Amino acid sequence: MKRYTITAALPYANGPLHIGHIAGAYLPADIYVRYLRLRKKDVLFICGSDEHGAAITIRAKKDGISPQEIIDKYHVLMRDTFQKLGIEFDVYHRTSDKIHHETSQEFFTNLYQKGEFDEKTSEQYYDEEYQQFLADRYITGICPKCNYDKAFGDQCESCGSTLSPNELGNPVSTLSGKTPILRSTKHWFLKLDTYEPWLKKWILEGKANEWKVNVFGQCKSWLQGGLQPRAMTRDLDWGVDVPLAEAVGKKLYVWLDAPIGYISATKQFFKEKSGQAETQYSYPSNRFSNAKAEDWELYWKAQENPDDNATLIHFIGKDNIVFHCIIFPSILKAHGDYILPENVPGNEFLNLEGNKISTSRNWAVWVHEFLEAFPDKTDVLRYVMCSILPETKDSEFTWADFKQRNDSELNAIFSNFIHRILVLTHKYYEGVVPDAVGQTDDLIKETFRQIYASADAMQENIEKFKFRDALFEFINIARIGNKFLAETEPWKAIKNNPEDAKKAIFACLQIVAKLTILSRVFLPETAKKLSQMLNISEAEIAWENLAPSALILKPGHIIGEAQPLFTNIDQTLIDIQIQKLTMSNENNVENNAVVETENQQEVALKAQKEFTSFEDFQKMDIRIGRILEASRVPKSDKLLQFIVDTGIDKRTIVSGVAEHFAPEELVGKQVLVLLNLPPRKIRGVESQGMILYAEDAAGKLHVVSPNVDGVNEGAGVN
Ligand code: B3M
Ligand code: ZN
Repeated sequence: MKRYTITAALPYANGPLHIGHIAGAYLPADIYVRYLRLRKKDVLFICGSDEHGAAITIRAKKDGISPQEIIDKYHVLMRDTFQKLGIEFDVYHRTSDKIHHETSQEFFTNLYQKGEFDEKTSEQYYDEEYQQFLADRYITGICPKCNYDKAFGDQCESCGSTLSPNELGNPVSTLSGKTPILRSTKHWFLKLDTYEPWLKKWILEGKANEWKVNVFGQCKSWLQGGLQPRAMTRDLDWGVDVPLAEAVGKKLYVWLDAPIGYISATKQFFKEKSGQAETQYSYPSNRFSNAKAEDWELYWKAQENPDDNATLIHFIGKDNIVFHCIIFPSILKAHGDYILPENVPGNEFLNLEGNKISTSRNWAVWVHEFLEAFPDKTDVLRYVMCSILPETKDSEFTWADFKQRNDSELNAIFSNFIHRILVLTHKYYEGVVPDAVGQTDDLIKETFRQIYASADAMQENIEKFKFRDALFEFINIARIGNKFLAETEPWKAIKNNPEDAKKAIFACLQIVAKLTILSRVFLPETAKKLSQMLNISEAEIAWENLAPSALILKPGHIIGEAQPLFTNIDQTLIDIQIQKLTMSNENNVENNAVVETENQQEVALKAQKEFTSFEDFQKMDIRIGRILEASRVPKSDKLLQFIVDTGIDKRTIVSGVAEHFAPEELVGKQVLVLLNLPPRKIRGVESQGMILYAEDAAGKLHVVSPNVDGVNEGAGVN
């Protein structure tokens, strides 16, 4: 049987998951895998934490703890979050595991021995104060493509170009804030340029019609731009050691080891399944009870008969395209024993309430927080996310849309249809499926024709990675059911024409059964609840049972109690979420209103904002104020409220600074206040203005006071 190796990008273990991650790779991958599993395909679903690279070390530095502490914390949090959301990997591994270090070193050695690397001694940026070479991410400078002046050494976040540090103008080390020097160091470069002709043939000729337009387009522009050798080693102290005697202290490039992580995870999975290792990273599945440790090869290596090769599919977000479509395939190809990805369905980005999701500004819906706030709504999140997946272009999540889709689709169309049928079955037939086998009419035939057309379209769309369209077809089946119910009106027929009522309810019960099977793909919790309500077994949830002839709900079958699957979401719950989002953002905006200090470079290295105009600046009424009273805002860890004498009045101002000051230390202090910011309610307290703070190198805030005799409350700052 055909095997499928399905991977979802290994998330960096440097922070919690937000909805953008889920929409980028994990939900589509999970839906695809659920579909394959329902069809009883031999599929292995692989993921794990990416625990190397600057993403981890920068985070550790910021939090003042070790990289190990960071990855231990987030590995567990992410693993559990995925599980709660019903994203069912077969294995969730981690790249800090020994087997992964060994596997990636073997890859390196294999390529090294084949002469696939160019060894080059080159000049790399070195921070003299910190006495270390700088990872690409630790260098910022001017982007050669768009002139953005805080581009990173590996990527410009303004124009999206992939860069290398020596392309940056005015490079600055983010560690010391100083200009780094160039120092020579030896590295091993993958000769991407030599793979270019092969890549062009493989992708440009072979994948034009198969890969998604956004993915293919990115590859095409990379290939047309010409490929350069790329260093596969780094001067770092966190990562996989380069397995060469002359490379002591050097590590593998994170984008060399991370994708190999998929392979290590598979090895670990089969070690555990075969009993050679304790169950630690793999999840239960009877399918692999007779597995052998070397079976991992079936999912990764080219088989003698190419027909036996597994189908490898990588689900990723758009910022990972080049690594999965160009660099990793080149590595696999260079090694020679491995299969190549058949498809790389990369998604674009998900925005949130009109803005880009931003971890640093806390402009995000964090999945673990969502699960706490809405513990019984995992399927609602899955449903809404699926309906807005950024499949071809960026898309947007809003809380209003979340409620709307829940209320008017999941509840009004889907849940309502099923609930009515189950309630009617109890009411008229005491919960026993009535016997109307073979009793059909034109309306029933037409209804079923439409239902099968939708189920077919759903399947076709899933196979083309069009999950939004697939979901539409799924919900359409319930729509068709509702229409049928409205036309047949069994509640009327039961009085005058009980046989017609029986026919209609019987037909609808079969539709509910088909919906139960298909729910498994999108709404796992609901599928579970539905099979309980229908009183059908796990084994009956199978693709074959979609066939018209397959009757799961046979006459005489007794169904369980009817319970609503979805209910409308209370507007106040939505308001709380919106408030939470705007509040955390406001706190951050206030925190970001940093008055420049002398050693500004060491402060935050934030990019200079776009030009404003003198007119706009003049619109701001900034004055000296004095804090008269200060106290904590009840039930908030972050907020303090002040009574401030502004010279013209005494007003309340709320700031998100409770982590920086004890309230009493601010009483009596002079501060800078922006007076004419429109009042807004924060946690029920109306804030009438904003206090400005300066941020020191450690990120702590300080008030800005003039400390000059004669500068009194109400004095203008301009
Ligand atoms: N950790 C990058 C990311 O989260 C990365 C993916 C690795 S997949 C092998 O964007
Ligand atoms: Zn740029």
